Amino acid sequence: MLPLVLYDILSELPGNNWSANPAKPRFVLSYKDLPFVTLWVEYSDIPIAMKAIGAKPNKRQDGSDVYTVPVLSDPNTGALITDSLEIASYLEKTYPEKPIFPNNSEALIRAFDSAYMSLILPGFKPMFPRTIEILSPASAKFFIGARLVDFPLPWDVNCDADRKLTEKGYNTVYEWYQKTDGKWIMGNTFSYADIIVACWLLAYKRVLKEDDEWARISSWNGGKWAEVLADVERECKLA
Ligand SMILES: N[C@@H](CCC(=O)N[C@@H](CS)C(=O)NCC(=O)O)C(=O)O
Repeated sequence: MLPLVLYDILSELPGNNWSANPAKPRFVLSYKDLPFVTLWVEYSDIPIAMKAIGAKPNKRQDGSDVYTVPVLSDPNTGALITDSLEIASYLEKTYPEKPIFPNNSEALIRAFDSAYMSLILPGFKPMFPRTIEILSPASAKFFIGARLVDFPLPWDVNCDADRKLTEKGYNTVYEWYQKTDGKWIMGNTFSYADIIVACWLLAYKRVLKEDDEWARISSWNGGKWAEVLADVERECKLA
């Protein structure tokens, strides 16, 4: 079997692996024991690089086109897929062993993805000044322009109101986990829902200051979030 190719975003962090959306297919590929290589793309080069390989654009909230990463190329089938959720769906259909949508749960997990994002998106702004710090100057400039469309200034790492929004979101996710009998969203059954939760936690851990902002987030709900991230990384053989 030829290795699949995952397009992810370059940074100045050692080892990269910081961006939540490309992290999701990386976790799936590793969970399913599929061979893959990663091609690291400068944030500012995403449109030109994705257009050059023939990837489909994604849609902005206003319906306009935007080229995004992750993109997955599968030389075994010729598939070229844009968007983390569509990549997960493709991998599940093409490589069904070790399911990530067990018990026919893809529709519900798609709804879970939207619900989770609507809880955590409102508190995103403190991530942006830290993201700029780990990008090259050209990519930082591009990132600022792209994010300003949906998140007007000010962006403040220490904004209490934004932190409270994130904490409130995770309190709800914590309640969801309390309703299951087992450590995963689907009880004792691991699924893509847990990968979605973990990949945003990974982004906080990698992008925010580990001994400061991440220490605060990971202490919420009795240390639940550091635990979920570690459990999912272990399950996907990434720890
Ligand atoms: N829904 C998409 C979102 C992907 C996305 O927004 N990717 C960001 C990086 S994490 C991107 O490529 N942004 C390009 C831009 O904003 O111009 C997915 O899950 O793949």
